[in-house]
Amino acid sequence: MAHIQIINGPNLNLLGKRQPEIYGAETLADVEANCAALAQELGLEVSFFQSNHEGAIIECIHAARENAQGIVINPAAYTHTSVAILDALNAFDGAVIEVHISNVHKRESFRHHSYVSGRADAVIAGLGTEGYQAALRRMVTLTAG
Ligand code: DHK
Repeated sequence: MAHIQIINGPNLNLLGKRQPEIYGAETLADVEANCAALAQELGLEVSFFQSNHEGAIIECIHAARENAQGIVINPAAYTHTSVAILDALNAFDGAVIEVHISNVHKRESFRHHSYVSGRADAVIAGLGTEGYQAALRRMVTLTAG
């Protein structure tokens, strides 16, 4: 069974409370519960990690080198700033899907560039929290065989 590590970056612990007009009303716990239920249906094993700290996210990616075949990552604001997260993902051999809840391309220009997209196998933006589920569905194909 493929193991998928789901990683959420800074401020996503406030999902549901933070700018719900942009990020929606679901909490991170709701997202995790929905992903866990879908993973069971899809025959995937999923683990969840959220941190407001860049180094902790990098260490989670390093750990995934040993125990995961795929990473679904919403690096949040670090998307637009972090060469270090890109380097960590470049050291991971499995599949990577980048998720953004909002359509970053419809927002401020500083959100239009992602360091992570150059490494990601797929980029999902603007599907709301359903983006995580779409990523898991795609992971079935990317981690098969
Ligand atoms: C989440 C954030 O926190 C922002 O910093 C990104 C992303 C967009 C999202 O849409 O999930 O710019």
